[in-house]
Amino acid sequence: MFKKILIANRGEIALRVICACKELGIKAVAIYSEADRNSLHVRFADEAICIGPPRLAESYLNIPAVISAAEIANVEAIHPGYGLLSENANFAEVCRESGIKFIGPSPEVTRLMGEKEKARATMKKVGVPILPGSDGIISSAEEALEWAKTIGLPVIVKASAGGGGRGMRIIRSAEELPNQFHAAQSEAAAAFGNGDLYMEKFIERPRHIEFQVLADEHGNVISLGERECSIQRRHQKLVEEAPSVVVDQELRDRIGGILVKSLAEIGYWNAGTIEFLMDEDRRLYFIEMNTRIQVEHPVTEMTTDVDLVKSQILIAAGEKLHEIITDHPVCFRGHAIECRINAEHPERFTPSAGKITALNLPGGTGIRVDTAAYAEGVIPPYYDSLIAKLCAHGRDREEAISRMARALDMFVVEGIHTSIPLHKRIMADEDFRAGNIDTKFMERFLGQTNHKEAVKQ
Ligand code: MV4
Repeated sequence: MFKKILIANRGEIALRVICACKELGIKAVAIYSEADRNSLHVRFADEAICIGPPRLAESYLNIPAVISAAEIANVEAIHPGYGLLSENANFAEVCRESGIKFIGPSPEVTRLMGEKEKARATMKKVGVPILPGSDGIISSAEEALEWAKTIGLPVIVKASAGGGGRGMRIIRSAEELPNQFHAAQSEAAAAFGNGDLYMEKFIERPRHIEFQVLADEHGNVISLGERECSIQRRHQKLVEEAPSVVVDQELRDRIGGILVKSLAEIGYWNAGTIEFLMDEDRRLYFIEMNTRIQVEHPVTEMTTDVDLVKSQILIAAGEKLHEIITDHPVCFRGHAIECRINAEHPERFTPSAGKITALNLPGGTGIRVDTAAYAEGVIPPYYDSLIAKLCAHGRDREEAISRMARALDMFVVEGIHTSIPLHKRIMADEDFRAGNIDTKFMERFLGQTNHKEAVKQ
């Protein structure tokens, strides 16, 4: 087992990794930017090293600075958290060359899954269902038209180097195809330095459903079921839950079974998330794989009693899954929901940095709060706006929602704006409560409110 690891992240996830280290008896080394001097991840780590000025490129994304800190502190491994360097194959390679274990899959697999078209082709090869689409990269608008005819309109072109919604164009007619194709190509080239595009059948109102897996370095893989993540705005998730109301045990077992087999074949290890779109006939199609721990991992932890971050560390230390997770098969218990509490204006969605003047974190039965926020603490303007993850667990979805609603009422943040009022309204929404959700939910939800506001005025 490792004696000491470095956490190459900040905020709530850095603190979450510190929790895992403390429970495993591992010394935790924090790194921080000048803006994070007074952060809780610095306070609760065993050691902390300042790696540079506030700007990401000069601190948390500065690979030489991170590696230098790891060498100075003499750590055996680095946990990257999510975002930042977590899916950077070059960083994973530099770690390997420096003799430091990267807590994640191999650089080769990280690179493969970062190229979305290759990920799609690989998943197809190993038997994971994918959408009808192009075979490989499309090099011209003429070729795109041929594929669109084969697949049938509407289609969507996506940047292979993209993901998370950037560099995509929906195409509804042959007339608009050349323009849309070239627009996507230049956008991808400008954003990612790579204009490669591929095409898929476009699903109008998909649900976003993702499967959590754990895989060790010995070829063992388990599926920990799905999360429903359809409640999002501009590709930022707002509410996630486990299980999904539209996935039954038969579908969960079937997809889980496919993933266990296929990820072993790929040579995957670490925690991993396989993202699917679900169509109106409740069929699931692979779209992307994330090779990191995800923001929304707590809902899976609450429904399975598996500690995903501890598991990541134990896997990286070479342990076998059956030594880490002793109950077979893993039991699913109740229902869990997460609200992402952002430091932003609840209607305008503009960032809200500044000092938290008063704070009350809710607790009580079934509530978990992952946060690095504290009273009198400052939310710097340089980083993402997530300040807390409020999670509620209950015997069923109704109980989880009622616990979430009362916890939101007891969650007080003063001095900055937060999304708490927005989450209260989502929890009270009829469609949400009925489980009528898809990736267009927030558009409808916010459209309704704006309409009501307009009527009021
Ligand atoms: C799609 C799609 C419909 N059909 N692909 C957006 C982010 C990226 N991860 C994939 N995305 C989508 N891909 C096909 N073939 C609709 C979306 C999409 C979406 C997906 C997941 C969650 C929210 C979304 C919001 C808008 C569009």
